[in-house]
Amino acid sequence: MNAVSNLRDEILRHLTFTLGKDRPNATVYDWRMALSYAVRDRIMVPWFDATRRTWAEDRKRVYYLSMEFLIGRLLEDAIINLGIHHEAEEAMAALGQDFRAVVEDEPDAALGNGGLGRLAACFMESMATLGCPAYGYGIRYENGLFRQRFQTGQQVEAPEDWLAQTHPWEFPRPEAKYVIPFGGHVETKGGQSIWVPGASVHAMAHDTLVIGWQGKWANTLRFWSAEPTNLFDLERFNRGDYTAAAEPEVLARTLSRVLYPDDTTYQGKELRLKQEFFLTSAALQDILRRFLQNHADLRALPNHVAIQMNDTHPAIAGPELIRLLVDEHHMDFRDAVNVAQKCLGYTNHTLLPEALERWATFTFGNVLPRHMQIVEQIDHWHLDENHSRPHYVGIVKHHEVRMGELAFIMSHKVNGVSALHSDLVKQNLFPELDKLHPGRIINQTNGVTPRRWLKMCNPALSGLITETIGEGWESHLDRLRELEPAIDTKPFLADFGAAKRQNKVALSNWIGGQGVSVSPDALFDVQIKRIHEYKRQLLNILETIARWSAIRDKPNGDWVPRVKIFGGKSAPGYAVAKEIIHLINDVARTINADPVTGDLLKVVFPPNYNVSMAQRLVPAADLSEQISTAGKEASGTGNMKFMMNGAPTIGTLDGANVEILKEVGAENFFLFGLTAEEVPKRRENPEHSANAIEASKPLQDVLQMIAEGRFSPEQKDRYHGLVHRIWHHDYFLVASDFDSYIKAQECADAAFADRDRWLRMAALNTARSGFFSSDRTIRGYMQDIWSVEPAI
Ligand code: 26V
Repeated sequence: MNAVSNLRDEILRHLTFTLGKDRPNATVYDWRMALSYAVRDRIMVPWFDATRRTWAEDRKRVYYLSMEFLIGRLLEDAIINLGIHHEAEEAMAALGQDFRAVVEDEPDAALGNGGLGRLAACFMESMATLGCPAYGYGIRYENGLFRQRFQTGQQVEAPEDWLAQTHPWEFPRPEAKYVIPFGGHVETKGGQSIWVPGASVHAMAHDTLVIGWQGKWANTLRFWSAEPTNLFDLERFNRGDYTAAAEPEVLARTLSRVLYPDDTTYQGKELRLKQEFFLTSAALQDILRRFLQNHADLRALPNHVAIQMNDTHPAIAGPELIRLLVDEHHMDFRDAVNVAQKCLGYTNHTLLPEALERWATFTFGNVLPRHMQIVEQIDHWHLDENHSRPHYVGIVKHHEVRMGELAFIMSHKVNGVSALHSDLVKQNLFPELDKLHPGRIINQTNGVTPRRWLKMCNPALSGLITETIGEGWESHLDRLRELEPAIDTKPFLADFGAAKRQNKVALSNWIGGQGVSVSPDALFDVQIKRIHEYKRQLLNILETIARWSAIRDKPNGDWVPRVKIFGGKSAPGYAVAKEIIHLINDVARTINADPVTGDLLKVVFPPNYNVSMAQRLVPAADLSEQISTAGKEASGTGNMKFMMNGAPTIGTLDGANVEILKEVGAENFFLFGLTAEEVPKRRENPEHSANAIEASKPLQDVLQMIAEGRFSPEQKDRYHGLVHRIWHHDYFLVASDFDSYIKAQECADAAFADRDRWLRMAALNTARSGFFSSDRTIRGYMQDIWSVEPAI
């Protein structure tokens, strides 16, 4: 029997026996589930094999602890990695189903906010591809990142319910369950500390499989959901205190209920601390149980276990591991610190002071009284060990526990996520600790998985790449360099242009469905990422207004048509970011209705940006907007996705842009703006923004138009506050970088107008993007941090 009919029969078998549906009554959902189960079946063998081999060979395992995994859809990813895309399409066609419609029926698993969560998902895929034995540990949030819609141009949030339907990629493991204690107090008996918790919940495992490229290896992503340890407190119930009796249940139900949607400002909320401990304690208990199944001496733990902390969110891992080793396994404190340090690594993802986690000792001590003691013990130990340590580098300071310092001190390696960021981590974030522990801070520049972000999202370009350089580039992305000789030939460039155009036509149709008509011949200029002041969507929309005004002044000029595409969510409580969203939508409404500018300029902002929307937008982009204030974007990973898909960057020297520029060459990158060194100097001049505005007629005009209510005729003073802030509190230097940005945009126009020149630039971006595969990043972690060998 051939591969297609084989798969078709398996789908039908699942439709009948797993879903209990008769063919004529099957909905898209039923077909998707049947296909998912048929595909999933094929992952079982590699998955069991990988697990068995890891046990048999007693391999060191990596444990990636993250509060966020932004994995998106899994069905097509599994199909691609199993190499059965063609069969799956054919089988669905044979069943009278539209493959794309079925694939797109899957809701995104949005268990993350943005870059940090998506990086964790790319890392899981690369670890599976490289045969790195690994487990991801996360929380099975019932509600992932909120859904966004626009009401009169303003963001409105609604709960997201990805689990409303059955999630076919997870296996509940009711046997893998741990008690997670909270609160209470600590007693001392015979020199031993005994934590007497005030409450507890169960953490129950749900396993999601992660299949690597070509199905050679599969790992497990283990998500914990909270369950009550006892349905209610009988003693309280019998006393008639019914609300109090239900407390344990309430705590359990809220713990894994919702992902915190604010990735910009740390709020010090007790529930968040509880979630972090919940994840970390469950993971560590699981890790120790697995280790003790075939080892006896916990001092050997670092030979078998590498634990990576994705930012400080799981930084309670240090004290918790020490607690488990000391209180439950009777290890000496110093030995325990030593073991923990050798196991742990910490990745920093942000320098923004407002995002650094610090817990009031009051909150920390209430939720985790035993850990409060251990943290103080670690602080003292670290002071004793390092007589040169100045007093002010402590973990506990001003009645706060500083999680960055804790994570640093408890880790053998600390890494930043781009070359520039890692330097800034050394210079600005941990200068004293860096001097005390030279060599501990290292760099691991981020990457993205080329399977999802090139092969899967861009079949047109992937096909051309395979035709040109043959198979295998997906797992050896440096091989994209082999495209370079072809780039100097006309037929290749024509094909490259045709692939891009095909993607742009598809996107134009989709945007048309959203109510805006755009021409696929225009330059598609895309900025997609969380809305944040430092990412400067404001700079982009100001340039859009300047452009609009310039076209209106000279409608018959030689303009390059543009479509400005925005996507992204604001944290629900971030008023300034929400105002920027409102402004973009107001500007879009005005410009899109203007017959004078017509197809020369359109602005679109489709609501509810997520991983799946990124997969649509990235392959169709001509220009990648990476315009953060220098020194603020730790790395960026969207920038890498655009580069792979042949979109040159317009950007500042920030994060991984610096390395993109180095790889692709300055002639293929639109650079502008102040550097990370110049930014703080510029701020020393208190008049910096007023000076910049006074020096720029276009900027004056733009601000004037906004202030006059050109884009908000129904409420003319809507943006008075916003304009005032640009004049007087322009911390992110929008005004100072404005003119330089305009010039770079003009360079992009000129380059785009010369079609051959543009195609060359675009193709060179793809050809030189190999460095940004997350396979390269993971190899770096394996060598420099984890000391783990690939199993395949
Ligand atoms: C921070 C916080 C603050 C406290 C409450 C909840 C919460 C949730 C997430 C975060 C993380 C913010 C850090 C982050 O996402 N950094 C991004 O990491 C990317 C991957 O390394 C990197 O490419 C981006 O430049 C960086 O902004």
